[in-house]
Amino acid sequence: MTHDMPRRPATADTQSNRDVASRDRNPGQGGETHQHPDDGGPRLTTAQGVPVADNQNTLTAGPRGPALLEDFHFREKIFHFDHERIPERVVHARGYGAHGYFETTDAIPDLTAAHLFGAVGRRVPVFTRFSTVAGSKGSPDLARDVRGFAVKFYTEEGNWDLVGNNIPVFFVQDAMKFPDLIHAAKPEPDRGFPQAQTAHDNFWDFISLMPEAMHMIMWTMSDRAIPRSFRFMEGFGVHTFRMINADGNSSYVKFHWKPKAGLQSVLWDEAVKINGADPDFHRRDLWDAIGSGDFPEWDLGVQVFDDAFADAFGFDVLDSTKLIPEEDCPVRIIGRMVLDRRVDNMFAETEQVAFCTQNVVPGIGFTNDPLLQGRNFSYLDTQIKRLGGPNFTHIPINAPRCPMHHFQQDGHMAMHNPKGRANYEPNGWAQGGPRADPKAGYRHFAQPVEGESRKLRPESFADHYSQARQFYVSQTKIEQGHIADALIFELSKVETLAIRERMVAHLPHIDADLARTVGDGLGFDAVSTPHDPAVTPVMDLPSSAALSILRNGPDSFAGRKMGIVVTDGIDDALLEGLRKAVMAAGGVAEVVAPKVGGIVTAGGARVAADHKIDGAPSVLFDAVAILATKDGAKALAALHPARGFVADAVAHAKFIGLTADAAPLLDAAGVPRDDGMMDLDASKTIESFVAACAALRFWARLPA
Ligand code: HDE
Repeated sequence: MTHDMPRRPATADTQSNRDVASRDRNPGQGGETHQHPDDGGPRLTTAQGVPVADNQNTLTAGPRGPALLEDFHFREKIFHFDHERIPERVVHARGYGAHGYFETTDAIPDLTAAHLFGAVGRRVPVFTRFSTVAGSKGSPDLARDVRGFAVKFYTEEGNWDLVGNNIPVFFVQDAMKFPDLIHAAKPEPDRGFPQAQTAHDNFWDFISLMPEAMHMIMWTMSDRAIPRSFRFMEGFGVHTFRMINADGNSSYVKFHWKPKAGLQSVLWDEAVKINGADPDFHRRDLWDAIGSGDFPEWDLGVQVFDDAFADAFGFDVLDSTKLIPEEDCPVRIIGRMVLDRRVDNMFAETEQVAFCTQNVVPGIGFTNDPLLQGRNFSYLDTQIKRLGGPNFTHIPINAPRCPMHHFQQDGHMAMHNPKGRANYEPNGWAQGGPRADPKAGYRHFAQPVEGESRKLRPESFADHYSQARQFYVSQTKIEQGHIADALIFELSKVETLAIRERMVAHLPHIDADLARTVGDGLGFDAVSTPHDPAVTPVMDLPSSAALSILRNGPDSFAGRKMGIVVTDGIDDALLEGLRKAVMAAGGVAEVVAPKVGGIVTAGGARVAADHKIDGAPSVLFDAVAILATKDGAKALAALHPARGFVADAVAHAKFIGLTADAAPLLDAAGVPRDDGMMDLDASKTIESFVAACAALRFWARLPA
């Protein structure tokens, strides 16, 4: 029995039960799996608390006879198991969360009355859930997709949810189109596939008919959609929100999360292979990083602007398919978030957490962005279905950490049932319960509203290509190549020629070279229609460095992982030196060997392996090293996974450290030496190798 009963008095007995229970929840951390009640371990009971004598056999009439309904233990166990699943989220089903804290580093009481931002050093607990959008709960982590970046701040004025993505714009302008978008992206309804992929006819059919999606498509076809880790991606609130200060004055604000460790993505060929080798790559990365004390950290920044800026800006700030370049409105860093605690239970926390854009605190408000307005309806609605009733705020992960008093009552699983007679307001009872507070209570921004009720898209939302082009021209050549490759890959999976053609017909409005490259990659004879500025005016906006991943990479190997392939007989000092250098840089070194039992070094030491080579292809690492003797290299050369390890490391432009004797493996893998491969025979070369790895990839190796 591992549940804390909230309303039971904490007698010595229940307290000790609780201690045992919490040990038991963490096997390997004091909770031994073979403990028996006679040794002081917990006793198995039913959910009603009745001790269980036999957990192996159903009650039957006679040793080989029929099962008896009387077996309440069996019935309860199977009944509960039958009801273990709750509906997965209709979008963002696959996600992974962690606990941490947010701390204000630059107070902004002039902008917002939110207590949280009132003084430097104010800290509140947070729970953050990262997710993919389209795939179901069991889909692989490296799907080409947007990543959700949702943060619940447990402030002393209630919960504030910043439910964002790792991309600052969205596919559609009006929430009315969200179900269509998601239907088109999810598996096709007749056949039930493809899973967690946009490379299919329905998605591109819809997109090619929605010019407003073109900016977002540039982002989702870029490497933003295949991040190396949650730790190395940005987050964005996307919409324009409001901050409202104590005097009731409002400023517009866009929220940005910036990872301290710099941006990084994988290559598409890596993504495809990682999905096979480790479908849990992202969640494992977060789990491992927090477990090892390398706590992921982001700065929270805000772009703050007023009506004058909004009126002068070239696009409508209520249009979520547009961003505001940092060059036009700088990001002011106001705080930091550190994720420093793993979940204790994936279901209780990550699965049951319920985010809602409408969860705001005094000082934070909404704008009329039609996407945001639609979201404000959707999130509360979806939680009722998913969590089974209106009392999901009673689940610990969703419960505010500040006092709560209201007259809402009853319903399924109600856990906070107030005492006393008053359950309505106003009432005349002496202990009449809570009352509204006009001074400290939430006040909606008093925005003047006028106009006719109409179903109409505003003219100010009309330009769909200028920012798509701006994003494209802001990328390095390498990144532009990846966008073209992604479009060619995705559209090559589209079976209907007319859809491919319709999609490519948008590209000349974004960039002529991109259109040519994609058209050529799809085997078209010529680009359909060239861009005609008289028909489709597109602004030539300046490039913005903040939009490129490669221009915002890390400055060290910290948080990154090196895979060291080893064979029997290697030099002890070399292996130790390399491991130490990686650790000194803040990275992680993992040993890969032909057998998981490891190897014996020249000095006779047994070194255990973290991985057998078949289970750890080089796509799982940011850089690799091959420490092999002559015989060891020959033995590796005979192994297909070892040859593949090297060939892929080369193909993915990884830095590779090598002993001189490792040459036969390179030959067997069919790869020539180049400057991204470095000798590892002295401590000096080890240091320069690890320093070079901070660049993450030796791009010069890849064709221009
Ligand atoms: Fe969501 N979205 N969304 N979304 N969204 C959900 O709520 C919705 C949008 C985002 O880790 C759902 O609890 C509509 C933009 C994240 O639990 C649902 C529209 C952005 C998560 C929903 C959008 C997001 C969700 C499904 C169009 C970035 C996962 C389960 C107007 C700013 C939160 C749930 C988590 C989840 C509706 C568009 C981010 C159905 C109607 C834009 C990170 O309510």
